[in-house]
Amino acid sequence: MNEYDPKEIEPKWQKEWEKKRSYDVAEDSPKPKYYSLMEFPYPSGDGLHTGHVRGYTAMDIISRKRRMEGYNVMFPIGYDAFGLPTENYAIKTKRPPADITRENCENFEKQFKSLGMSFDWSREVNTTDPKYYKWTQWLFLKFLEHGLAYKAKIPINWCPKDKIGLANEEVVDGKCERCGTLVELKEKEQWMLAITKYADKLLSGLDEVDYPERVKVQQENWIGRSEGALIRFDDVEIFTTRPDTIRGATFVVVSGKADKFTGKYVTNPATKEKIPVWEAEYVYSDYGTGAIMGVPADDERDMLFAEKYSLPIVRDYTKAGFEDFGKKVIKYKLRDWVFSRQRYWGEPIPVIHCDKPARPDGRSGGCGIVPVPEKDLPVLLPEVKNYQPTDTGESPLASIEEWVNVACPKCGGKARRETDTMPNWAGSSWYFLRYCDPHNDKEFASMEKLKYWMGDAGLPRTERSSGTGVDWYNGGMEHTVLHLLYSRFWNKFLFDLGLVPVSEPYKKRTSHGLILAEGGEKMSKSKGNVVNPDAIIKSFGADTLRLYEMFMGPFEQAIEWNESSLIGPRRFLEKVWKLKAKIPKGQTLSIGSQGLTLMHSTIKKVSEDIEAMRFNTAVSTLMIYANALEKHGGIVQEEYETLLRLLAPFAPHMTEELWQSLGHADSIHTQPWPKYDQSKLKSGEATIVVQVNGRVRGKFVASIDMGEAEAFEKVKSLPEIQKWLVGKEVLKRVYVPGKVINIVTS
Ligand code: ANZ
Ligand code: ZN
Repeated sequence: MNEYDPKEIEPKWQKEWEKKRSYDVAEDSPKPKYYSLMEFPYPSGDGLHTGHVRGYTAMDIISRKRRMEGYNVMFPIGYDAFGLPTENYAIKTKRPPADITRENCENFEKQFKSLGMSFDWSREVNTTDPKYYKWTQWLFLKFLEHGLAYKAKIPINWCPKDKIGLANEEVVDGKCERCGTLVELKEKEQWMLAITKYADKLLSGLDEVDYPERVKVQQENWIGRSEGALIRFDDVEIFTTRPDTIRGATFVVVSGKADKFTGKYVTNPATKEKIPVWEAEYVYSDYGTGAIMGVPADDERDMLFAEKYSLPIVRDYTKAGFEDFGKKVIKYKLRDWVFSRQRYWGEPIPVIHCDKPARPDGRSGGCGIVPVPEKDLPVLLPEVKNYQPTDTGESPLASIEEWVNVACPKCGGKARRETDTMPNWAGSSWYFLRYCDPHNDKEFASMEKLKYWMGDAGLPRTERSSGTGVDWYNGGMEHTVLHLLYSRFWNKFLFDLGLVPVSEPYKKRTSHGLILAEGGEKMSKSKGNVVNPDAIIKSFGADTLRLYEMFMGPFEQAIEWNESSLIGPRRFLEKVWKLKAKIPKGQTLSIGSQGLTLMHSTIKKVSEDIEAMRFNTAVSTLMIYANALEKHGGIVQEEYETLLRLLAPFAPHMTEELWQSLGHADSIHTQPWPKYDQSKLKSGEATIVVQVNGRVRGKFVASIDMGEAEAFEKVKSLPEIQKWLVGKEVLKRVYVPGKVINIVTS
């Protein structure tokens, strides 16, 4: 048999799967559906890096296993392609962003295919495709129609380098999340989406879903719901979550740019004492009422403030009852979502501003903001010569007169198009819905298809409220309060309109850890430490790369790339390749009882580990199994085929080749996933003889795979043995599992 040569095998099977469209799915299958999803990528010019490969391989493994388990699996892919890096590159190279995007997507597609990803390519979406963003615009108009999209002049976080407004979620330690520049505040008219209206639903929905605890906690903290009371100290209204501490309030603080005494005093309504009003930075202007009562005895920040400025501190005071105060109010930390950008490469916001003034007698208003009629969607991005953002903060679109000037759809008079575009989070807020019906040009997706992939039509009535949604969604932790929260909001809004079948879009969410560059730093182009999978595939093969990434460490933890460790998984694949020669020709072997136990416990462990995303221990279990088979004189075909089927999701090309070479006509990826037989798991029990200094002193019954430490503990607990051990030191012990334990004492 020839040598294992991934360079030959891998492209061969990739072509074959593509020709047969092996992973395309339709809604007409009698099998139960399964929707597995990995966050779609931003198609950057650098291509995929090995960090991306981790999450995609994991979900490819889950998808392949589900197919083998008999599900109709949709595992789609697409591109989240609007955004700054492409736009900035377009400015630098003076090329249209659409051209750059197309090239980048082509490269990503080539890379995905060379990794053996089992995507349904017929469902590919691209957020910058007018056929796609037509519906992003249509959905925006739904928000507008229902009063959830509005314009407001607000101080926004402004990045002076990117010349772009940022949502709170995009500001990290006061700096722009993308480029690290210090963020400034700038007053601007902005489009806003009223995500705060969904604060409670976004919170309570977390009870219905299977997300990691840390994801739930981050979303809860971000939404930041507090129950408290509003209390008046004369004309200053404060918000507190602890009205019971009011007798300890010795000052009031209103939000300010610096710490200073205002010279003013107000009355504490509970103690009737006059207390000073201060201004301070530690009170936020946009939370609660922007004013607090200072209770140094019970609040740490107030204590620090009181000590710093020698304000009175009352330690012993009587707590008031919560009910004594006014009405209860609920406040959230969550802010409405700044939904406009003054940049070129985004979805144009589909509204028109009409110039027609209101009648002086007030009997009719002007047209104001008019939505673009549905028949005129999409509002296409016009071709421009200059993509440079302007210093005035206006979008480059504003300078294209022939695009901007339009007739008002309402009165036909002079009007201007909105020149703001949507933020790069728009397209990803609903892409999982589009995958269900990607070519629909009448609707963003039909209810029928949505019901099939996301809905609960197949469930008993009692379980219908939550539906199924995307069955399993993997993505980055960095999206927890951005994309993950935004898309839950969009889906909940559409659910309330009756346009989608489930209120929670993702039934189960998991997150992969980052892959760091060698040396432990984050991979980044500027540091020149990005590892590109193409080179690895060339020298080791995609199956080795996939296996290595799953084997390198616990999936949810960050881990360093280590080039020299690729050889381990490669040798393992070579070993599996060679094992085939150990299947004897012509004669039939049967699996012995030990072999059966090992086979069934391997099936059990690998199956359970994949479900829990313990891919690293799943791979090591397969390695142990291959080593055990290697030691046999001959391998039974069933044992070998079991190994191949368990390995197939990890190393899809090599297992397909071997499967075919065993004489099978069908793909290994359509074979049933191996099932373990519970009755074969018990490796049996044996009587273990205990010898002390060469003489038999006792015996006990134990499982033949009991470990040494455990066996020794057991021995020490036996009364008939204890007397031989008291006051003695154990010099040596020898343990033969299932047979004997030998102890030598002083
Ligand atoms: C008196 C008090 C006594 C408070 C005490 C706390 C403990 P959360 O849970 O985060 O909602 N606060 C209210 N508005 C604020 C603002 N704009 N900026 C900064 N702090 C503000 O916290 C609510 C508590 O944070 C409120 O309850 C208030 O301090 C403070 F033993 O009032 B408390
Ligand atoms: Zn008009």
